[in-house]
Amino acid sequence: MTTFAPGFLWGAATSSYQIEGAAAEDGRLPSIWDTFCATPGKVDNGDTGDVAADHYHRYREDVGLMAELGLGAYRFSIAWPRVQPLGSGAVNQRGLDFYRRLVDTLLEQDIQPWPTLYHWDLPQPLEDAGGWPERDTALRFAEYAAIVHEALADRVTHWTTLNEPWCSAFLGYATGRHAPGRQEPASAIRAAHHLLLGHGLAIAAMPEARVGITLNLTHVTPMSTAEEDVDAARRIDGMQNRIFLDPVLRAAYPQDVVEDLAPVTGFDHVQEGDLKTIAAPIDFLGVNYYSPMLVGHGTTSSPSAYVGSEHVRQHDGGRQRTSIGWEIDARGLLDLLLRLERDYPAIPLYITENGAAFDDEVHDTARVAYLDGHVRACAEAVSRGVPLKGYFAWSLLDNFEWSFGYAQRFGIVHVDYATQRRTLKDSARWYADVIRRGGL
Ligand code: GBH
Repeated sequence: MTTFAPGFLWGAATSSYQIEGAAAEDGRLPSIWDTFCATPGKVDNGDTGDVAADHYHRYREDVGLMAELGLGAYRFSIAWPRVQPLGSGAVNQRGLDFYRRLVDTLLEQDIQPWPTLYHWDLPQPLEDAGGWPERDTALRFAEYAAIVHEALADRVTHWTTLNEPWCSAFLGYATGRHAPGRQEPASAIRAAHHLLLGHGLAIAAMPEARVGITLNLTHVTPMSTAEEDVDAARRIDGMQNRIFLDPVLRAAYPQDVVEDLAPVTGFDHVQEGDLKTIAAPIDFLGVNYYSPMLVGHGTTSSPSAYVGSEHVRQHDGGRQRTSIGWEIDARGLLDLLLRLERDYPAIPLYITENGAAFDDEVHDTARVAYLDGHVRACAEAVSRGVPLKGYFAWSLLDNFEWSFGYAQRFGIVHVDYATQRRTLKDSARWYADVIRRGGL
C-alpha cells in the first residue's frame, strides 16, 4: 500500500466560469469569455457558460458532495466580473456575498477553501481598454485582489493569484483559441509579463496571506538527440515552463528565452523593479499537469502558441489518449516534479489540477486508471524527496471546457445538463476511498 503523510491535502478543483452559470445575476457583467462565447465559431456547438453547472444556485448541494467524498480542500475561482463588474472602481457586494456564503458552507464541513483570484474571466471593460498586454490591467488586478482579500481574509488562509497565465497569454493573445481571441504574438509576450506583474502586485496587496500561483507545466522531451530536436525541446521548455518559473522564483527571465524572442520583442515593456515585484516570496507553487510533450524541429500549425519558436513540431509519443486527444503519461508528472525540486528547490508544491476527459457517464474506468497512475506518480515523487503537499483532482464536476464547450467531460461527478442532476462516477468513489485511506 502507498500512503501519504497524514497532513497531505486531498482536494478537487473547479473554476468560476466553467461551473457557476448565473452569468447576468446579482450584478455580474460580462467577462471576455461571455463575449468570446457569443462570437460565432469560437466555441464548439455555440456553447456558453450562461448556465453551466448552475453552481451559483446549487453550491450547497455541491459542498454536500464534497463532504461526502471527504475532501480536505476545495479549489475554486472567484469571478472578477461578479466582484468588480467593470474591472475597476465600484465593488458589487452581492458578488462578494456569494463567495462568503460558499466559503462559510465549506468551513461548516471542515473543507479548506482554496480560492484562485483569476481563472481567465477578465471583465470585458478591461479588455476593451487593451487587456493584459496593457500594464494598467496588472494594477487593476492588484486592486481587485485587495478587495477580495479584505472581504475573506478572516476565513481563507491559502490564496492563489493566477491560474495558468500561459493560457491567458498565449491562447488568449497568440493563437486566439481562448478569449479574447487575439492573434498578436508580441502582445502575448506583453500579456505574460503583465500577468506576472499582476501576480506580484497582488501579493503586495494581500498582507499576511499565504499565497501561491498555479502554472500549467509539463515535461518536455526531444524527439531525438539531434541538435535541432534538443534545441526544440529547450525552446518549448523555455516558453511553457521557465518563462513563468524563472521570474517568480529567480527574479529574472531566462536568458535563452529573451534571445529567442528578440525578433518579436525587446522586452521594453519590462520596467525597473518589475522582476523584484514578481519574485515576491510565495508560500507554494501550484502545478497543473495533464500531458507531456515530445517535440522536434519542424513546422507547426500557425499561429503557434510558442511565440518566437515557430519551427517546432509536437510529435506523437505513441501513448493512449484521453477523449480530448491528450496523451496519457503519469511518468511525465514524476519527471516534472523531480525537475522542479532539482531546479527550484524547497518550494512547497501542490498539484492544483490533474485529470482526464472521458465520455463514460458513471463507470469511468479509464478516468480511474488515469487518476490512479498519477497519484502513484505523486507518491513516488514524495518518496524521492519532492516537497509535494497536496493533490487536487480536476474536476469536481463536469463543466464548460472552454473552446470545447460541454462536449468534453473532466468531472469525477457527472452532470446531466438538462436536469442539473449530479451523479458520482466510479472515479469519485475511488477518490473517496483514497482520501479515507490516505493513499492507494
Ligand atoms: C486547465 O487547462 C484549465 O485550468 C482548466 O480550466 C481546464 O478545464 C483544464 O485544464 C482541462 O483542460 O493538445 O496535447 O498539446 C489546461 C491547459 C493547455 C492543457 C493546452 C493541454 C494542450 C495539450 N491545457 N494543453 S496538447
